[in-house]
Amino acid sequence: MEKKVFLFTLLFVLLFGTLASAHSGGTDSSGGHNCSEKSKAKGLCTGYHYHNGGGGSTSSGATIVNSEKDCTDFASYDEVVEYWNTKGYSATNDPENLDGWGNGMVDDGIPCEVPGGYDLTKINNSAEQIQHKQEEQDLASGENAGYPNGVNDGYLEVTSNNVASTGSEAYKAGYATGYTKGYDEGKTKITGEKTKAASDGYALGEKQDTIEIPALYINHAGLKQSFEGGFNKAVTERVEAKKKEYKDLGYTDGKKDLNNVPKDIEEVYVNAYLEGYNTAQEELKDEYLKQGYEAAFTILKYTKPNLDNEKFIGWYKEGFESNTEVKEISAAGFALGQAGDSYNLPSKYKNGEVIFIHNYELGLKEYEEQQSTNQKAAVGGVGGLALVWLGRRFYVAKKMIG
Ligand SMILES: [Ca+2]
Ligand SMILES: [Ca+2]
Repeated sequence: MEKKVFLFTLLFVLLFGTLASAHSGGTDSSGGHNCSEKSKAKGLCTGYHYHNGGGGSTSSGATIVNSEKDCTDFASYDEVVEYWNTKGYSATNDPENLDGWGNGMVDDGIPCEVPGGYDLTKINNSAEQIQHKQEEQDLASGENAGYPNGVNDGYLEVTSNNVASTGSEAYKAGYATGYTKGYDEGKTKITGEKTKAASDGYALGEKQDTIEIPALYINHAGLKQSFEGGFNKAVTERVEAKKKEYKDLGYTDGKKDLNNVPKDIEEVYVNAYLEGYNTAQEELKDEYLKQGYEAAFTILKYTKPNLDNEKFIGWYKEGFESNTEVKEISAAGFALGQAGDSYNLPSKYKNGEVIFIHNYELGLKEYEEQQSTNQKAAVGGVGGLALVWLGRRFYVAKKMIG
C-alpha cells in the first residue's frame, strides 16, 4: 500500500513539474527554457534556449553553450559579418534572427544594422557579393576570351580592336584587358619572327638572284615582306659591289685608252664599266686640252705634239686652238708696237710673253715703216735722211719717257 502511494506521488510531481516548466515566460534555474509552441510558430526559437546575454555557468560549473546570438552581442560590424559568414547564413537561412527586425521574418540577407559605406560584398550570399562574384567571373571569362584574339590580331598585325560586341560591362572590360595583353604579346612575337625572316632573306640574297620564299613565311604578309626586304637588300649590295668593280675596271682601261668592254655580262655591269671608262676618258681629254691650251702661250704656231695617240693629238690641237687669250695678247703686243711705245709686258700677259714680244715687234716694224713713209712724203729725197735721223731720235726719247 505504501509503495503504491509513493509511485502516485512521484508521477504527480513529474507531471506537475513538466507542465510548470512549459510555461512560455518563465525560465528555469539555468536561466533558460524550452521553446513554446507559440514561439515555434512565430519562428523565434526551436528548442531549449537561454535569454539575456546568452549562456552562462550553472552552480555546478558545467558550461552551457548559447545557441543564439543577437545583434547587440557583437563588438563590431566585422564581427557580425564574420559570424554570419561562418554560420553560412543568408536571406533564406537566418535561424538567429540577425537579418530582419528580430521578428523571425527574413529580410535582405544583410545582418543587423550595416554602417554606411560598408563593403557589402564581404557579406556571404548578399546580393552585392553575388553580383561582385558574377562580375569577377565575367571579368575573368572576358579576359580569357580577349587574350587569344589579341594574340592572334597582334601576330597578324591587323588593327587592334579590343571591343567585345556582347556580354556584361565586366566581361567587356576583361575582354579589353586580355585582348590588349595578348595583342602586345602577338606583336612582340611577330616582330621577332620578322627579324629572323629578314635575316634568312638576306642570307639567300647573298647567294642567289632568284627569290624562293620558304613556306614558313609565305602565308604571313609581314613575314613575307621581311624576307623579301632582306633578300633584296643582299642582292642590291651584291650588285652594287659588282658594279663598282666594273666601274673601276672601266676607269683603269679608260686611263690607258683601252676599251675592253666585258662580254657575256649583264647590261648593268657593261654600263658600269662604260661609266668608269668615260670618266677616265674625260679626265684624259681635259689633260690634253690643257696641254694644248698652255702650249698656245709659248709657241707662235701650232706644232703637232710628240704623241703616238691620234686621239690625244686631236685633243691637244683642240685645246691649242681654243685659246682665245693668245689672240688678245697678240693684239695687245701689236698695238703697243704700232703705237711706237716702248716695250712693256703687262703682268696679265706674262705667260704669253713669247706671243706678246713677237707681235710687239711686228707692230713696231709697221710703225717705223709708217714713220719712214711720212718723212719721205714731207721732205722729199734730199733732206730725207736728216729727218729719218730726227725721227729716230724722237722715237728714242719717247721710249725713254715710256
Ligand atoms: Ca537572435
Ligand atoms: Ca537586413
